[in-house]
Amino acid sequence: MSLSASWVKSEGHSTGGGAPRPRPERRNLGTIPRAGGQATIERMIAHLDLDAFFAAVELHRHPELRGKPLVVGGTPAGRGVVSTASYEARKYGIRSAMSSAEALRRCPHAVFVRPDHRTYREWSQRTWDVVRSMAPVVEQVGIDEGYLVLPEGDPGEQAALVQLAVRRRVRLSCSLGVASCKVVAKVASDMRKPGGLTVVVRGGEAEFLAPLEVRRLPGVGPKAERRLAAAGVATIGDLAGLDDGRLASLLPGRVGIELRARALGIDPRPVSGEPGEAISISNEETFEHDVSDRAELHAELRRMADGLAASLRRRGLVARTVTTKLRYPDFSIATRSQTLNIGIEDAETIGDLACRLLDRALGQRPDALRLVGVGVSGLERHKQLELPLPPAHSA
Ligand code: TTP
Ligand code: MG
Ligand code: MG
Repeated sequence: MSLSASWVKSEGHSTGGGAPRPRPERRNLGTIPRAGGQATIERMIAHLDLDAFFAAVELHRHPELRGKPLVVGGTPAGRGVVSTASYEARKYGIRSAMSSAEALRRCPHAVFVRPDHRTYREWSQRTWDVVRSMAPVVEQVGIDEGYLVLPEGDPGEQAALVQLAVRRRVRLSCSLGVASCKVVAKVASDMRKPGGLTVVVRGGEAEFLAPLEVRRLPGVGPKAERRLAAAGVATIGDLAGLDDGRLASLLPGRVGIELRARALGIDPRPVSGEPGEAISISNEETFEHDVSDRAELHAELRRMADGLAASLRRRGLVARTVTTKLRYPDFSIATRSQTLNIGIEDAETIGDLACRLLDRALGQRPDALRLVGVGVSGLERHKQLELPLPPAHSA
């Protein structure tokens, strides 16, 4: 296994393969709690993201497609969008969220496969089980990505071991970024995809980020990027160097202050093993054709409610709020929510509420729908986990 090939090489950024670096301070290791607690900031962390995730899973099911440009998404004949594309397909400019019709135009010999979310959830779970078996604290933040506190030892080597374990035990390729904080680890994991490993040494954070385009900084959306570009702020380093006055005029309030700190590689968010980090979970589906049949809409909502309930149970969470989302053919969106006094996790209750909310919205505007979705929020740990311990000698 060659580590150095995919590491940031220049001095000051990398643990590199060269001269041994002073070993990090280890005295605080005793304070690293087990999964479920919060990590101290002394340990280096990693951000892990699977490479072309949905496409990689599909290639396991259809090995004959290996080497071909593969698009996972809706059909190009309809109004489908691209969920993801294999790296072969990306050579043609195909990207997530592009319309499938456009993807077909860019690569007429691309193979299209419809997404199968249930299977991807299974592969995701297998991946994160492996990561959890190797790292003291793991915070999964999406189906194919998350943060981990690296085990004791050289951070780059430990990250490489995790990468190897995912490749061997799950047979998926992933990329990792190793750094002292989340924002830098996240940017670093994206540097050498696919199969990359990028280590940013403590103290080298700002220098590592500085030359990168400002849109690569998590938290900078298209709107902020446009404002910054118009003011000549092109790189993360430019953002880091803004004085208070210019910052306040470009990105007012806390958002600006936080983004500038991140641009400097300062990010105090801990890696938290608590599953309660997610603030909502949702699921939605764009139909091939607009749907007005109420039974069909209800069936779709109940199918999504099943998925949400499974997801809640897996994370040991309950939800207090259910939201139904509707998109009309003119692209306008309506949402209806209901908040309960108690947390729920069962598919039937979530489904019932979702359908009732849909009916309420359709009562006000009874048109066909282009999309429906269900979300749950107000997430809490399952209440049994929060009860105080019973007295040792209860009668
Ligand atoms: P990503 O990690 O953003 O993308 P990826 O894993 O396909 O590719 P990369 O190697 O660049 O990480 O998203 C993970 C999965 O989430 C992706 O495989 C499909 C799904 N997804 C969508 O369905 N729609 C989207 O717009 C995006 C960005 C992802
Ligand atoms: Mg990915
Ligand atoms: Mg991802």
